Amino acid sequence: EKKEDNGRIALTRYNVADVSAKALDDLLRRPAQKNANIMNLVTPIVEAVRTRGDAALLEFTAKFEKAHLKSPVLKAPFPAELMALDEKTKAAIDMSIENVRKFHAGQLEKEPLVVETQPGVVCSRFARPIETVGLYVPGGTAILPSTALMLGVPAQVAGCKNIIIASPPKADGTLTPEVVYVAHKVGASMILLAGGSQAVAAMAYGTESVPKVNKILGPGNQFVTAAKMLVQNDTSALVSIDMPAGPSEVLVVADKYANPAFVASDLLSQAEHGVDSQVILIAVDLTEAELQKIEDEVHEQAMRLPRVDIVRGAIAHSRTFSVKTVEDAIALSNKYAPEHLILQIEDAAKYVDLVQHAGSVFVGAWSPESCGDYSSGTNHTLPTYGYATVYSGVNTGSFMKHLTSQELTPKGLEIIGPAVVRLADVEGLDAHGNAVRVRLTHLAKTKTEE
Ligand code: HSO
Ligand code: ZN
Repeated sequence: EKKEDNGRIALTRYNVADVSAKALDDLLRRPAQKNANIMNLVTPIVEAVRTRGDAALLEFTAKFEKAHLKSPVLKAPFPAELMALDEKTKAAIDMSIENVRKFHAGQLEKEPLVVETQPGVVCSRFARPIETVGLYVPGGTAILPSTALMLGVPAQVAGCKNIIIASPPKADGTLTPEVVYVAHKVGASMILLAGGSQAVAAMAYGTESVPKVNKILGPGNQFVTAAKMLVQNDTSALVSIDMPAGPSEVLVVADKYANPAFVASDLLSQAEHGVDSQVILIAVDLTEAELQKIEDEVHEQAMRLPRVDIVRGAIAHSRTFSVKTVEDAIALSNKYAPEHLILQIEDAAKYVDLVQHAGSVFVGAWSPESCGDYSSGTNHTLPTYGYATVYSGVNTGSFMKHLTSQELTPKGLEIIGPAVVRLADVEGLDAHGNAVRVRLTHLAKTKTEE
């Protein structure tokens, strides 16, 4: 372990060979979230919006955003002057939307799944869009039109009927024009000018001007996440959520072929998100001099960033692990289950098969995370905090649900009917058994009559 020099921006180093298994587990644990009081703060806000609707919503927006609005919503079609953009920005958004649309349209299941489990027993499964979805686009230290795009495009591709985008307004009551433009491009029917738990509550329960949604998706701070968990647990709200969201993360695996400037730039691109972000470097068989080069780059590039103070905060709880082989590195990464995994190693593509847990993988030197954050086509709403062990990132399926169906012929019923009757008997549910028995008796009778 190497101590941080004064003022130097550096990840703390560990050599995995020198660390006990228990210590390694501790080092891979995410920084604890201080959320003891969050639910106590969020519950009354959610309750107020649920019972008092627009009036409460407007009060909270005045209190937290300092914005005094006449109406909490902006309905489509959105006025052109609210989405006036220069041509370059517009073209960048258009290309990103096009790529995200292509990749997410590719995920649509065009045909239903049909399986004949026995002759005359046909089971099928098919998808339907979720009707009304609420997409949360955070405000805060950075404006994130890219998040509006990453949520809105798959919702549109899935065929959701009503798309509502919620985002906290600036004090003057406006939103950044990029967000309004994206809302327009993805066919959103409404923009909810609110943030935090009040926005989540308005979408979960509906208000005079906000329709109740069926699912709420999108990242947010601890208040947003807490409110999403709260409304999801309220059966009277009948609303689902995408996944719990935590601070952003990246894990970069670098070997001696990696360009130190590239590696540093990827670590910093994630570190600049927030002081609570975490970045991890796994160094594969690097010499002291090679590691030093990466560290110098981290410090030098960081010092030139406008958001250097945020980076400093993130780097303070970020780490470098030295290991011997790429296999060791990926095993360690699987333990951590990063939101983003970047492989800056020789023959990177060969190792993707070993990756078990990660939100999204960036393969090789020419695939920075930024491309996935904005423009390549994959989604940037990904599982954090180790949830990559169980959750997928947002995808077209996040905006749909599956129905199943079955159709039996008389022959099919004759084949599986006896099993149904037997199991109904075992469970003591005679009516279940009867539903088969009456039909089998009917079939037997028509047969003898023939
Ligand atoms: N890296 C973020 C997404 C994002 N980056 C938005 C830039 N804008 C998700 O972890
Ligand atoms: Zn990012």
